[in-house]
Amino acid sequence: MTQIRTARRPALLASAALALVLATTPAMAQEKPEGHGSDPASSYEPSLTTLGQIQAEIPGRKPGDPVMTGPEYQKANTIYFERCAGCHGVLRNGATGKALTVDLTRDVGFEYLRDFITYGSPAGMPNWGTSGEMTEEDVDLMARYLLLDPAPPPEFGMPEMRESWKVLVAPEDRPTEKMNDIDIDNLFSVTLRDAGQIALIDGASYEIKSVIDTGYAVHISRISASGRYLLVIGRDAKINMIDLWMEEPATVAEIKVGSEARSVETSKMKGFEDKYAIAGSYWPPQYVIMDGDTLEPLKIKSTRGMIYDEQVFHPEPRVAAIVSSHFRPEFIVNVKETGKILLVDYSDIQNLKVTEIEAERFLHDGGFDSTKRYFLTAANARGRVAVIDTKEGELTAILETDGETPHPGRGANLDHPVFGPVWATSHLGDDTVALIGTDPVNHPDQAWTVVQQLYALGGGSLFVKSHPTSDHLYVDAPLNPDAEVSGSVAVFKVSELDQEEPEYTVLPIVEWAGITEGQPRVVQGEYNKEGNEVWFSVWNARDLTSAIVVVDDKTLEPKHVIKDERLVTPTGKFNVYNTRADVY
Ligand code: DHE
Repeated sequence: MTQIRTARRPALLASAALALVLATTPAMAQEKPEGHGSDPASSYEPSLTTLGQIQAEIPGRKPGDPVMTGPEYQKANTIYFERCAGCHGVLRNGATGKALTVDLTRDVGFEYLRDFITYGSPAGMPNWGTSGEMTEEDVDLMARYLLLDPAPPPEFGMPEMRESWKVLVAPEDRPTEKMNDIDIDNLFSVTLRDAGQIALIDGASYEIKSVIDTGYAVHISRISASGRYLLVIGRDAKINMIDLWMEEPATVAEIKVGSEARSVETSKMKGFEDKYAIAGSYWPPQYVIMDGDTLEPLKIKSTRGMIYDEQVFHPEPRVAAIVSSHFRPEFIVNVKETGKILLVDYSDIQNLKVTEIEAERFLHDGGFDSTKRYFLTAANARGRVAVIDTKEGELTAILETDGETPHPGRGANLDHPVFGPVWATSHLGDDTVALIGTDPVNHPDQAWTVVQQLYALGGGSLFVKSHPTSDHLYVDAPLNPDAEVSGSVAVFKVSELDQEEPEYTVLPIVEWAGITEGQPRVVQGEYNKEGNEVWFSVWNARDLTSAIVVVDDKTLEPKHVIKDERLVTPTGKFNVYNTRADVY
């Protein structure tokens, strides 16, 4: 049964004066507590599972080094990458968490480190020991490990990429026209996270057309401008390029671009459709431009460099979201730790021009406004959104979202009854949804300010979703600790957002899926091409039943439940048309 609920606090209609727009002024960062405690926001830190598997040698020993065997060091290294590196950095130089280089760790000593790991800190360090997440022996091991130099994982340059690169079906051997009867534009590419696969599901019949092996824990899918090629990237930085024209869609090229990655995109500018692909990695810190037909690596660029404001060198700035401009032949690349947004001009990659925009640190994900001219992206650990004008190639604004840890995904575009076009983001750390004005022409006073704050189900939200033809805004909360909350979705009616206290409807998605085992989390709404259905993943443990629930966008009733034993840990879903045309 759906329930109607009133937002528990009055929605705030913010005036221009109330919303703080820092325009191009980067200073005044309000430091959030570092870290990752036990709240949803902090449990959402990268777990570098691939790097943790790389064999590590104990770096050159010095007098006074703690005694540790090779296997112990390897074990500690794996724990470090899986649990600590997301915040403290691969090289232990610090990211959202503190630096843990030996000059610092030896200064505080073994006992201090052991207690810190055991009990955590109010600033956000989890209590790994007392929570039972690490045994006493593991804590002891980790405290000793931190007194030794870190073992830097290997670089991944052109020789390694070329070695991993395979063209399975050469372009000349591929079909010259579509050979299947799939309605490609309404196909969904669904991440089967723990299976290392994606499922291609037909948007009309809900039939699983194929399941394709990919890299480890695929993160996102993106579609080439023509709609023919689907590119997926695993956390292990493996890209599969799938030809959707083949009788049975299959991988036609693959490559590994590093050891840890999250983003892939293709060139969309007129005249460059399907010409290039780009992928960014967490390790090594770099991005690579590839041939759009074969994934041949053409140009690798490191992102190591100065942090935008402090002008201090950062050795491992990770590449987060990448989008493709619709106005210029440019990729827009978020570099997390240096806080820079790069506009990478692909019109002449031999003489590559990169515009470096100072934005804010810890850039993560983002998407376009409804005109596709402005790219809004969250610097999530700083509670801010940076706005880039992709037509002029410059920073338009940086604003506070007034919530804790914004996490928009690609965000959602709504036509607000009072403020016109707005873009929405929810938050990991609280229940707020910020609506940001995006119309500098007709609503100049509200542009790039938070015009309204909504209150949804609770903290732990990852994604919001709407569609140009829909009157609904969906807000998930998969990381909320409460099973009822993480198993539901809140829906606001866009045309009623002018009310003093906008109500939202709660959709009990897990209940609709009929799954009673485990604690499945409902994550990431995605519309079909027409915009009359929205699909939610019911993401359960690997050995338990998961599902996709299809909701009728008009009635907010369940329309279909996709259950299939091949549907293992479904998370992200990418409708071909909406993804390639940036409709959200
Ligand atoms: Fe994601 C997008 C990074 C955990 C599902 N995720 C992104 C993007 C980045 C990112 C940089 C933007 C890519 C782009 O647009 O080019 N994600 C990370 C992490 O570093 C983090 C926090 C931890 C990690 O170890 O990877 C992380 N992400 C998760 C999950 O646990 C999720 C919920 C489930 C999963 O499949 O792993 C998850 N991330 C997603 C999804 C998107 C995404 C579904 C794309 C959303 C969209 O609508 O575009």
